[in-house]
Amino acid sequence: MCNENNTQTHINIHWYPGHMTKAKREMQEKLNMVDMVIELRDARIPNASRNPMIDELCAHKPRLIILSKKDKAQEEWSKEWISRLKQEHVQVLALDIPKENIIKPVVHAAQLIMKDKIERQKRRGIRPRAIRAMVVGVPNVGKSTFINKLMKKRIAQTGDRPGVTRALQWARINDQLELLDTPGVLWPKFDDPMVGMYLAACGSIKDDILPLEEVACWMMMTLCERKKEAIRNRYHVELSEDPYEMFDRIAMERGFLLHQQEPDRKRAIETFVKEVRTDKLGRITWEVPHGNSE
Ligand SMILES: Nc1nc2c(ncn2[C@@H]2O[C@H](COP(=O)(O)OP(=O)(O)OP(=O)(O)O)[C@@H](O)[C@H]2O)c(=O)[nH]1
Ligand SMILES: [Mg+2]
Repeated sequence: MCNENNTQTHINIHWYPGHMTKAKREMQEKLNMVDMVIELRDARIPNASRNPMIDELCAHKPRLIILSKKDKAQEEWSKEWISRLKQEHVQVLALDIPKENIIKPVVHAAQLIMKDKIERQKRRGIRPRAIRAMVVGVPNVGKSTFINKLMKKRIAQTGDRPGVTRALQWARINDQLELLDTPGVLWPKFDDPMVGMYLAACGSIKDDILPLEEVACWMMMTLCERKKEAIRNRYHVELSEDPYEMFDRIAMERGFLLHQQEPDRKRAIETFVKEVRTDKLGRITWEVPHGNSE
């Protein structure tokens, strides 16, 4: 439940599904077979979708960061995030995976990262083999979509919900690149409770283990602050500081009514979350870089 003055802005989720332990172990086992790691992060939450467990596991591997779903994030914030990552000397590409032609930039970036090793092999007269990369990231960030796009066919199952991929799978893209798809993994405890909220807003945590109402309240408060016009245009309601009031107004406006004409708040909440996630209120970068505000 949101508290009375609507200041609660975090959730605490303590859980760790068993299949993620298995996925982590399998990733660990396969790491010595790959030259590098391609880590996908969600462009709407570039820091919150950075998995500390992956950081630890892959610390010794060269890494390419892909900010996926750039079409869902606000361009100005993506620019800022990219420049911050580049300042840390991280190789980064922001992509709209389904729509963009991604093969050239991805192969190029991977080759750049592996340049020294490839040069060394050439000097020793070894014909370089394809670069092998493990594709990792939180659930629902677009790993399998990324691989299918590079393969130009659907070899991996995808879906707009977390936990679609359950097993590791190799994909040979071309003579230069081979990729290993992995199941999305989270980590056992979020040190910063806002991280859970961000991941929930972007659909990286299963809705049925979430306090969805709390997440929706936070999303509504954030959008009422940052996207006033979008809210007004979509729902044709006056804004209120109380998110519950907002959901009730939306329910009335949409005709979501219970018996005796009461607003069906639950239906309004579910509709709202779905509409935000499918960009009906426009692009939103939930996590703005520290030191910035809109
Ligand atoms: N708009 C947009 N949608 C994307 C992008 N990349 C992936 N998606 C969508 O995100 C959803 C999740 O994609 P998947 O490829 O299944 O994600 P995953 O990381 O493999 O997920 P798990 O296997 O559950 O860990 C799908 O509905 C994709 O169509 C992108 O760049 N832009
Ligand atoms: Mg997948």
